[in-house]
Amino acid sequence: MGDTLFISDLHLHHTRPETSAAFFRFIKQQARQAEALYILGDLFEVWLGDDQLDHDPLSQQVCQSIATLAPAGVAVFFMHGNRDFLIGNRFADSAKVTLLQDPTTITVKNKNYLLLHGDTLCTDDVAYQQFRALTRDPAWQQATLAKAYAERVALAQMIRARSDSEKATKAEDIMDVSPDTVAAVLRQHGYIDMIHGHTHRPARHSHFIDGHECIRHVLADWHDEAQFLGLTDMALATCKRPPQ
Ligand code: LP5
Ligand code: MN
Repeated sequence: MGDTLFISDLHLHHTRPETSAAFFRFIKQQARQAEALYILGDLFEVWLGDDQLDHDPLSQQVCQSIATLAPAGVAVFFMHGNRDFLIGNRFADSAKVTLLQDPTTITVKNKNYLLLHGDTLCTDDVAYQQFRALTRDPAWQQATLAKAYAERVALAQMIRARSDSEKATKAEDIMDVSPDTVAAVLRQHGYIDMIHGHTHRPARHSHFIDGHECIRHVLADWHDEAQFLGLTDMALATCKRPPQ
């Protein structure tokens, strides 16, 4: 059995070509050798709808690159992040990926893992949770996707600017996971280990809940020394992204 790999928070964008290059190398090298690849959200800096494939050459290249994996025998799964929650079936079909609900439980090498993007655990960030509820509403999404692409570009810029200015006023711990929510989610899912990204605070946390030890693996973003998690020989290990 090959490895199972987990990545998130690449935030791919044409202004950061070195991160895109690292991603393309990762697909050609490590991912191609894997049995499965799980992309746990925020693959893209922003996703304005699947017609972004017609407007943004990098998005098209990323999609084509991922699409090389399925014919090579690698099962690829995608979970939405808070930047690319508008990814839909056109992208999934083109990239040959299976879309996953957040959260999803998987079993690898006889062990269960709960996969999440991670934003749902940040429940102390009330303004974000309100924004999330609004933008995950199917009626909001339908109305938004009906707008002209250029209008969506402008709206997304406005939301990004507002998000950055609000983040500057938020305490650091508000933007991390809530320990009570982590405990509640682990309780609800039978005390299994979890893997998520979003917070850009890579770590391996040990939680003791109701007498059970649960490990919470937090994935790194890809902005500097990007890393991914690989499940090899029964153990999850952090791997460095491929060198130049
Ligand atoms: O993304 P990051 O890590 O910087 O911050 C997140 C939270 N912010 C977000 C917003 C995203 O950055 C921007 C998403 C753009 C996607 C656009 C696609 C659809 C656009 C189509 C055109 C409409 O997720 C941030 C968290 C932080 O993580 C840590 O967890 O704190 O949350 C916020 O900052 C949210 C603010 O508190 C509230 C945002 C208000 C925006 C108001 C716009 C309302 C109008 C919406 C309808 C058009
Ligand atoms: Mn995120």
